[in-house]
Amino acid sequence: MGRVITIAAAQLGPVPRAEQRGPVVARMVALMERAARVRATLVVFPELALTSFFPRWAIDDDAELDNFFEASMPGPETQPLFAAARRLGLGLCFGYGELANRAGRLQRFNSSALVGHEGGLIGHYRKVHLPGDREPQPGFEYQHLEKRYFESGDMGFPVWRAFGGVVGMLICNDRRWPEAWRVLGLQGVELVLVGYNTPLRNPEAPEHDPLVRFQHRLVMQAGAYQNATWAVAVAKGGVEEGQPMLADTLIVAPSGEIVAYSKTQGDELVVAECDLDRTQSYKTTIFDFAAHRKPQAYSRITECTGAVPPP
Ligand code: ING
Repeated sequence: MGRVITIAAAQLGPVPRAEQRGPVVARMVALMERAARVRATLVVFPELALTSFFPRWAIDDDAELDNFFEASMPGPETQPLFAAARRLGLGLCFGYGELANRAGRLQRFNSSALVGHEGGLIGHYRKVHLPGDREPQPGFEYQHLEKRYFESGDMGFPVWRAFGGVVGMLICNDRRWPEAWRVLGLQGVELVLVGYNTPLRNPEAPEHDPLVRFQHRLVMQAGAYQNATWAVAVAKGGVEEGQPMLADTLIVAPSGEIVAYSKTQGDELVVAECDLDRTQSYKTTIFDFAAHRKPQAYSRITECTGAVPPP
């Protein structure tokens, strides 16, 4: 018997713009209680789980913008999540807007928290890859202003020993960048937790829209397989403030196989038993980095030398 843990990916349906934290936290605690009933080890929630995906709007009022952020973690409104983790003996991961103060300078990050069974904060991660724009785009039905509202994460891609294995976190757009996965992989990660809010329509490239679900699965399956790790992708799905968002919450094995996925667009628990030892048969063979990787070859990026000479 390996190191089997039961993971509950807690997909959330839409969160209205004006929704207060209380009702959302109540939805999250209800999903945690359902997870406890199936003896889950860990519950994973989406990116920016506590609020609507506010980067879709141009928000000029700082007071309104700060309403979407948490000044401390835990804070008074998120403490019930930590208390539920302790009461239910559940690990917990969720995304939130982080308000940080470094030497008197206010900083805003798109972050995710990792909480242990005893209800204490194990650590947090700050999203590095911020898609979209800094300035509102004329004519777009919805904006994507993460570069306007957040700073890029300054913590790298940390991992922690937790829940019997090595755990790391990515947030949404991070999952599209193989380097992010590989930094976790080089640290021996066995479980990558990824919350996301992915619009089904990308006004910058509408020709990509039919492939949103395919590309989401592509990057999750490739990231898991190429780094010999389990991966959990958790959506904020459904039509949120009129914007259709991808659901398709997934649990992916180190083989790259999808072992569980959501069937609805709303609040849904997607559960799988995950044997962390299944990572070993890949880490000790095809993805034995010490035996097979060639870092010295990766830094040579030669300029294209122009037209190929005629034969
Ligand atoms: N959302 C989207 C994501 O990377 C996006 C943004 C969608 C970028 C489609 C490019 C194409 O899944 C977030 N929040 O990063």
